[in-house]
Amino acid sequence: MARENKAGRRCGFVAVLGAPNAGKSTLMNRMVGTKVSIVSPRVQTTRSRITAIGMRGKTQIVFVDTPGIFFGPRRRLERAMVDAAWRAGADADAILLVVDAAKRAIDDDTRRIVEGLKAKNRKAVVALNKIDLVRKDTLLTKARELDATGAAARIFMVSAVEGDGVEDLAAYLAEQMPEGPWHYPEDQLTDMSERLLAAEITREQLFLRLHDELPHAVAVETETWEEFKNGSVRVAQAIYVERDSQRGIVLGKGGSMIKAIGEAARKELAKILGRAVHLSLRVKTRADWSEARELYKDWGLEWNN
Ligand SMILES: Nc1nc2c(ncn2[C@@H]2O[C@H](COP(=O)(O)OP(=O)(O)OP(=O)(O)O)[C@@H](O)[C@H]2O)c(=O)[nH]1
Ligand SMILES: [Mg+2]
Repeated sequence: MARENKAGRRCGFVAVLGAPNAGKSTLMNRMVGTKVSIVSPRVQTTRSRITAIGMRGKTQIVFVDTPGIFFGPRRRLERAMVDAAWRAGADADAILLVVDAAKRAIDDDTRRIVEGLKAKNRKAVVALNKIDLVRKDTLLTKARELDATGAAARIFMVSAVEGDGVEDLAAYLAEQMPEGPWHYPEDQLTDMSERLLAAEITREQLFLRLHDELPHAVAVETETWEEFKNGSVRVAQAIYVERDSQRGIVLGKGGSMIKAIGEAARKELAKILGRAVHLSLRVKTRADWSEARELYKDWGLEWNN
């Protein structure tokens, strides 16, 4: 019986690529039905490869969300991020290219990603995203333009936020997956460690609340993770800033900012883990966190790039 059920299974990797802020993480979360990858209105929210596992009938799709690809990355971290995105694309069974349809025209980063794919002889399934913000005629113009590049296997018009078109896209991606056994148990959501997931949730709060003051100057590391008999977990995290002056921004007046960040992150983490969470945060100045090899290892990024 069990053997019979396994017949006809498919499993594969879909790399979600695109320019920064195109809506990659929102779209991936929507396709798996849970928030796995953090989202913010700012560019460079996603910093590493984030997997999320989606089931469609007998098909398991392992989505790999990636940092936005942009051209001319300078800092080591930015280079590692862009590099991680291209690698994910190279390893995937299908590439989902997410394009922000709300931009006036197809943006330069997207154009260059398309050129990069063509140079590698890869076609992408294209999701023209944020259609809730755009008029239909301008959408068609963009779709035609993308089609003309020859790099699009199919073009779907979707709204990751409202859900329009997303199921058709997911069904099509499922059909593209190779036959074979599933890589993960059916109910598994991600292969990310809980420590990294917890760090990402805190970073999301930092991004949402402090991005204007601290663009990209922060990182979060989960330092300890203790589980108790009653099912609760105590998590201690360090928030790294690059300069002493930035500590005060994260702490806020009388510690009000860090308190709000901690409370929001704790609630979200408790919801995802389905258990009580104690979260303690410490802000540390670490001028060179973006050069620290061990952090890149935690994030699954290449330090040498
Ligand atoms: N209106 C609208 N907004 C969207 C849609 N999809 C994503 N967004 C918004 O676009 C912003 C960026 O979304 P993300 O999912 O973080 O984008 P991303 O491509 O993962 O960004 P990076 O990780 O920084 O490269 C957020 O404010 C989202 O809410 C959509 O379909 N419609
Ligand atoms: Mg993202």
